[in-house]
Amino acid sequence: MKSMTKSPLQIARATYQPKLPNALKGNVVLKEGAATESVADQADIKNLFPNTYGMPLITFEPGAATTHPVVNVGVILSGGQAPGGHNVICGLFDGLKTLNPQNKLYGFLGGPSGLVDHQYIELTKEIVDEYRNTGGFDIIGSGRTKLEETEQYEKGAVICKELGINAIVIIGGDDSNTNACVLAEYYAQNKKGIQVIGCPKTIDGDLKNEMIETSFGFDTACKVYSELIGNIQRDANSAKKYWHFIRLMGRSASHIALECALQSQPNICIISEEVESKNMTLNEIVDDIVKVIVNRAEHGLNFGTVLIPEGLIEFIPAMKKLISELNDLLAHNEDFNALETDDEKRQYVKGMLSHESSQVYRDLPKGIARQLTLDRDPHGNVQVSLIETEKLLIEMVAKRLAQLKAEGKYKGKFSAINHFFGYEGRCAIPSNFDADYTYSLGYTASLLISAGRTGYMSSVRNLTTSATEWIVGGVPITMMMNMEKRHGKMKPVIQKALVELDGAPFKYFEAHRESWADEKQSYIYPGPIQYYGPSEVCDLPTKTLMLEKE
Ligand code: FBP
Repeated sequence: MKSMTKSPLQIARATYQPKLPNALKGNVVLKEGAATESVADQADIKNLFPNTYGMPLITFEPGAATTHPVVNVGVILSGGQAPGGHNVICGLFDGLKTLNPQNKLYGFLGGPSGLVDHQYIELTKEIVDEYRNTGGFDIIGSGRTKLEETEQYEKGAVICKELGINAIVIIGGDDSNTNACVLAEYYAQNKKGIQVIGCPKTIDGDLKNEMIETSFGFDTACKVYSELIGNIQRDANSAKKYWHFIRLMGRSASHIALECALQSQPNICIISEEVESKNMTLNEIVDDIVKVIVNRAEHGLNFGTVLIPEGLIEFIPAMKKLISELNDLLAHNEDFNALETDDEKRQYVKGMLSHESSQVYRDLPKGIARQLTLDRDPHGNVQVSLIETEKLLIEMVAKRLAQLKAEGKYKGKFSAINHFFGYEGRCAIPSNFDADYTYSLGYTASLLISAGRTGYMSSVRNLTTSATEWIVGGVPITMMMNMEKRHGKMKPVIQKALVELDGAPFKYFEAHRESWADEKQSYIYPGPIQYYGPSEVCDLPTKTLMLEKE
């Protein structure tokens, strides 16, 4: 057999034509809606963004043909990978070439640093065609460099001038779109003639609001994890001997864990936002898990699944206080960085924390305490993907069960296996939903550029209807902002969307979780993402989105 360079699915997906909203099928006209306000701290945000605050919402609707002057555009992929990133670029490329075949698209390499360090390639049809409907960000690479210094903006302006670039598209999460907004304001204020447009990316699902119904990548990533959870549940139900503790990516928000729970119906799913609202301690979380395990054991069921959001630790109030103190303490702390051993670092930290946090820090297993002091990412976030909460919980649950056994209150067998699902889903071949959604996001970005807009995020709404009915347009990024403490200072940032405890997805989960915990068999096995076949198998959005829109 001849050696292959592509899988049959890769070959088939290369010819998939993303479904287009009616509004994008021909010429468009721009409609302006109402002026906007930021979600909070209006006076501060207005003051910081005098040129890009209060702009109107925009929609594009079918319209008459017009001519479009030539534009050159630079695109940046920022932050963690999310399925569909390549299709944003394909949609942007096709949109630009449809508007005017002379338009050019450049890709800055390795994330925002590509703009600053002048690393780029021109994206030609040949290159773009290779990446249609594929997962990953490898077409130009990604990075987490934070654009926050005037010097970086100026260096960016130099390369834009050299290449005749009129607009930059930043494909990123809340932090990267915050940067996009700051950059848009700076270029507008300094009359650089460079527009900046954002696109909502992140598997975490925490970049959403009234106008942005979901970030891209969430759909595919959750479907991949849910398939794996379903497979594990079938294994657990067959072997009947293991409890699986599964930590899921998603940073602070529990959207991924909740969506996976809705798709697979595990025995337990912890929602960080609920933990915080109930002011729960780590011991109380452990007690809740233990209760379910003991109850199932009484019915001869010594197996099950527990889903744990990766950001859980940050939502346990005492831990949150500790992490916040550590964030302030470790920001640019030369003394701490100069220490060599883990023990020295531990001693130093203990001495600097408040009495209460020092106590919490001291009681943590050494491994977890060390993980909490690891480098923050460039945006000042604790790297929760490196904190092994699932192991911590297994350890604590096992201890508690052993006590109960000694007291004669538990007769079962507890054997646990830990998992962490994150990177498995971030570069999967985008689902039909993500392939279609991202293509439209990119295409819409080209229209916003052609309309001369800056400081907008590309928006595609009405996502639970068929793609033809989707509404496309732009939302001013300042509308999503509020002031938050970062690196010890108040900064304007896009407000993160956490799981709403009075929202329909959580309410549905809450109403069903008891039966999922106790019943002999309530597992669902979602199976792998399907790309070809009946629409009700291949095109459905997430359960979160469907419940939110019901
Ligand atoms: P973004 O916010 O950049 O989209 O990050 C998504 C994410 O996958 C998080 O869920 C996770 O905590 C983090 O990236 C992991 O970061 P890294 O890729 O640097 O390991």
